[in-house]
Amino acid sequence: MSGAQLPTTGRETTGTHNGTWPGSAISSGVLAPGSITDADMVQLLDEHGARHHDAMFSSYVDALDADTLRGFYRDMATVRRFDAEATALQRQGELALWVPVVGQEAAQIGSGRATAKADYIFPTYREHGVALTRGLDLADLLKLFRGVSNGGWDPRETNFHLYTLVLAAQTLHAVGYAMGIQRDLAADSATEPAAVVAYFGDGASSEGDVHESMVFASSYKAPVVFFCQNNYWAISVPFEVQSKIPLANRAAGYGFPGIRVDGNDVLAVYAVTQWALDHARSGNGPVLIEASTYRLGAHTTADDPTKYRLQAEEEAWRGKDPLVRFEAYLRAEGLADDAFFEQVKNDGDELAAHVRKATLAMNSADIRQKFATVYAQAHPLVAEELAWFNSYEASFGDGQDGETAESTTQGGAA
Ligand SMILES: Cc1ncc(C[n+]2csc(CCOP(=O)(O)OP(=O)(O)O)c2C)c(N)n1
Ligand SMILES: [Mg+2]
Repeated sequence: MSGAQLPTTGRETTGTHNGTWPGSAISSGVLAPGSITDADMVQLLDEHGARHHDAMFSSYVDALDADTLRGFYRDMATVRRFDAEATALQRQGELALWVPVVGQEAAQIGSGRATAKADYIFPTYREHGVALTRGLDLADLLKLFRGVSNGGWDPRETNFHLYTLVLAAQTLHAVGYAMGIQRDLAADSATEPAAVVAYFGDGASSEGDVHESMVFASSYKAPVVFFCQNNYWAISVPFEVQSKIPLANRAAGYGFPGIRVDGNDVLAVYAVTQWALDHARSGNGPVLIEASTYRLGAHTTADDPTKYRLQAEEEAWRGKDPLVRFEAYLRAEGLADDAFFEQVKNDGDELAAHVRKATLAMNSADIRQKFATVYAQAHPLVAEELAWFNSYEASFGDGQDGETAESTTQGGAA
């Protein structure tokens, strides 16, 4: 089945990727709600690990060598192990909060691995798998969740932007960045063409920011791939409340291609993201990818999903686990054996030990520094609040902290 709606791209071959616009007219000038249905989904590897052919997208993975394919599994297993360690650290009081990613590994590793070094990524707060593909030290992700940093890494080193907790805000930043790339290219043709990936969730898709960013991206043909992980829940709000039809249909309203992909199939996600990035880098404008996946765990460690969804639904999605199907595929093709999976497990444990050690070694946040960065210059209200904070802290003990504070900032820039 095809989940793609593609205005003329020059890449359509056969099957249903024929460049048709969505919906058939139901009366003069009125379109039916959307041509991409739930059944329409690009899938190259089904839940049993069997390969399927797709006229447009198979070629993107047919050429991959065994090492690369094993690497997809390794990445997915690594981020799952990391996620379990971070969840444990939160439960042990070492992190204020954690945002589990379990279940969404294929959507993240497939898309992240499709990006090139020069591309730039704008994540939400859950893109731990994408962070891995960009080469971050995963321990750095935990600084924010331990409250010792507002960010945790230098985005310029990996072209992986800081996490954004304000839903959908990063989609606007992403389009602005993509328009900047266009201008750099126009100013200097030697600049390497690059694209931007804007990640967001099904809940965030209802934010006005997404609408505005898609209008701008379309109008200016910005090189941006909107990558929506539809995990069917926005905390306790089910997807049906966000949209009556698959989100990929929305792209047609803005005039750019929309693709619905099996987000638990790492091969299909890799293929469609490669296509979309090529499309964007070649000056053809944006693409919307809707990756159908599922959040198997809680929204965050502060959430209890048993309060709002049925166990039967979770069980059904466990049967579509991205790691299980990819392991079945690698074994059936003779691409990986027991020794490989054992090694991946051991490496994962080693990473988890590194992350734990690094977390415990992270210094406490310098709270006074917060007062210093509210405004560029000294401000009476900030100074007043700092004075209150100093006396509050001093009330606990020997007053040493308070004395130190007075000699530091008075609410202006350091
Ligand atoms: C502008 C804004 N409104 C509300 C919230 C509170 N909030 C945090 S996560 C979330 C749900 C997001 O769901 P979705 O976009 O589907 O992403 P997911 O968490 O499922 O990955 C909400 C409402 C917020 N962070 N920002
Ligand atoms: Mg969601």
